[in-house]
Amino acid sequence: MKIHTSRNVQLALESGQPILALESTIIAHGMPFPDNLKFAQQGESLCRDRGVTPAMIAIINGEIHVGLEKDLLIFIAEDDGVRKTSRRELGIAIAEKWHGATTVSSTMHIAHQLGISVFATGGIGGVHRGAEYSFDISQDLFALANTPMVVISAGAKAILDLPKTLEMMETLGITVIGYKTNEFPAFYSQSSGCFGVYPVSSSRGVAALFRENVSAGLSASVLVANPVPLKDEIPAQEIESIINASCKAAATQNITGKDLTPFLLGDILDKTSGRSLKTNQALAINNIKLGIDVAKELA
Ligand code: PSU
Ligand code: MN
Repeated sequence: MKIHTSRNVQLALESGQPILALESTIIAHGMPFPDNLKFAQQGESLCRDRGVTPAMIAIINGEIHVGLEKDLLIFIAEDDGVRKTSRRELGIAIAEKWHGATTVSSTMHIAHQLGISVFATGGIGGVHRGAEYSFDISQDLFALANTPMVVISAGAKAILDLPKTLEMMETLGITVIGYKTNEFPAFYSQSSGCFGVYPVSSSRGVAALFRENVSAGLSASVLVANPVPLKDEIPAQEIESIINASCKAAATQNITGKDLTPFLLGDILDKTSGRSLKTNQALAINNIKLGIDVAKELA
C-alpha cells in the first residue's frame, strides 16, 4: 500500500518524534462546514503548539495521505463528493480513485502501517440500538480488536447501545480503560450508568499499560474512554429523548448501513439547535489533548 506522508509527518517518523493520528470522517461526515474546518485546524494547532505532529488521514483521488496540507484539509471539509471510507473499502477506494474520508477502522489500519501508535477521535462506532434485529455493529470494534494502538474516545456514541457495545468489546478482547473514571462515558454526556471500566489516572499510566499489552503479545487496542468535560456535556436525561426521536426518524426514512451514523449526528444537531455540535467539538478537542500527552509518553 503506497502512502503519501506530509513533510512534517515524514520528518517526525524519521526522527521518532511524537505523532497523533486523526480521522477525517468526523470532519467530512460528522460536522457541517465550516465548523468542521475550524475544529480540524484548532486540533492540529493544539498538537503543533504542544510539540506533537498531527497526522490527519484521508484518501485523495485514490491515494492515501497521512498529514494533510492546508488545501487538502479544506477540500475534505468542504467537498460533497468525499465518501465515508471504512477499512473494508480501502482497496475499492484506491482502485476507484475515490476521495475518501477515513473512519476509525480505516484510520487505525493506515496509521498502524506507518507505526503510529496513538489516535484521537470523537466517539468510536459500536453496536447500534436494535442490533439484535439489524445486526448493525461498527467495523470500528473489529479494528480495535486487531490493531495494537492507543485510541482516545469519549466513550462510544450515545446513539448506540452502550451496554451491548461494552459486552462486544469484552468478547473481542479490547482493553477498555476510563480516564480518571470507572464509568464508561456516553459521548455527549459524562454518565452512561455502565460501570466497571478500569480507571487510569495519567497519560503516563495509559502509556505504561499499552506497553504492557504489547509486551504481552496482545494485538488489540487500548481504548481510553475520556469523558467530555462537565461544562460542555449535555446531561444524559436531556439528550436521551432527542436520540430516541432521531433513531425513529432514521427508521421512518429507512436510513441504514453506513449512512445511519452521519444521519443521526446531523439530526441531533438540528434538534438541539447546534448544541450537540459544540459538545462534539469540545469532547474531540479534549481527546486530542489527552492523545498529545500519551503520544509524548510513548515517543
Ligand atoms: N466520532 C465522531 N463523529 C463521527 C465519527 C466518530 O465524533 O462522525 C465517525 C467515525 O469515523 C466512526 C464512524 O468510525 O463515525 C462510525 O460509523 P459506523 O457507525 O457506520 O461504523
Ligand atoms: Mn454500521
